[in-house]
Amino acid sequence: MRFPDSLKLENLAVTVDDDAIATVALNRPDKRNALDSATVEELVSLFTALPRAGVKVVVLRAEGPHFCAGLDLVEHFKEDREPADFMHLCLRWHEAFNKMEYGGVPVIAALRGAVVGGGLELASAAHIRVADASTYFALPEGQRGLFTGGGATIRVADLVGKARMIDMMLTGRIYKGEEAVSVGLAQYLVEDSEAKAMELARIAAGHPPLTNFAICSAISHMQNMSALDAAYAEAVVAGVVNTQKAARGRLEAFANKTAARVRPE
Ligand code: 1HE
Repeated sequence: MRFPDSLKLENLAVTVDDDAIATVALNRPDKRNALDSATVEELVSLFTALPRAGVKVVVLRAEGPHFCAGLDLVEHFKEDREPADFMHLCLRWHEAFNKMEYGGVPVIAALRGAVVGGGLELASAAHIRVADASTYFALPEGQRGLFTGGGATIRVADLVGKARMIDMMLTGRIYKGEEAVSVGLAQYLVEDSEAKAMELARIAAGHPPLTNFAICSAISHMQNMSALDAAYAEAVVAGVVNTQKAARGRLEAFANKTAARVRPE
């Protein structure tokens, strides 16, 4: 496992275990992990490096009781930014989150407490979201006199649909618990979101990396294509992935009846 020497992290903490599962922690709990511009740059650098560092799966977690309070409002207030400056900052958010979503390495978010505003934008760039009883989701941009800038209009709208997203922004509606799962904000609701995220990460880490690469990049890309182009791209990706050497042993095991069957229990 090798990260570039230039990778310097202060607001993120990374550890990688023996199974090549990286745990990335948002590490500004005193500020409820609000995303200042420095943290966004660290996310860009880290998620640029991760796919080539040999990491198999990422668990994204947070220090402190809240996953992420969104845009650093204090920094934003103090900087009193010009429109073009904030536009460029948002483009860096997109750079970071696109690297997460399209990078080909599964990212599993272990959530707790507030997942709000830009924090929800960050969580929605992960491939799987695991919530616990304390987790709640909101888009408080409206009450701050702001608008989303980190991809919520794409990813949150994808998860919950346009009408629910507009409701969240207009009324400050908060989703948690089973309701959050039922509207698509989280896929799992468990007692310990970090333990569950790690359990899921170990399952995914057992797949050939090229298979996970396809799952965690091709599907997102194909959502952006016409159905005709997506079907073509799917065939090309399957041509590469479904003939990989790493799959031979698994196919052989199925053929000789030693592989596990897909059964509900
Ligand atoms: C912050 C931030 C922040 C906390 N920016 N500093 N996001 C929001 O509107 C959510 C704003 N935050 C909150 O509603 C609350 O802080 C929480 C519910 C998340 C947590 O409450 P609590 O009582 O645990 O903490 P706190 O006392 O409010 O804050 C503790 C510290 O964190 C305090 O700093 P301190 O130096 O005074 O101790 C807060 O200032 C700091 N803090 N949240 C900066 N967001 C690309 S566009 C995206 C647009 C958006 O994301 S808008 C949504 C912004």
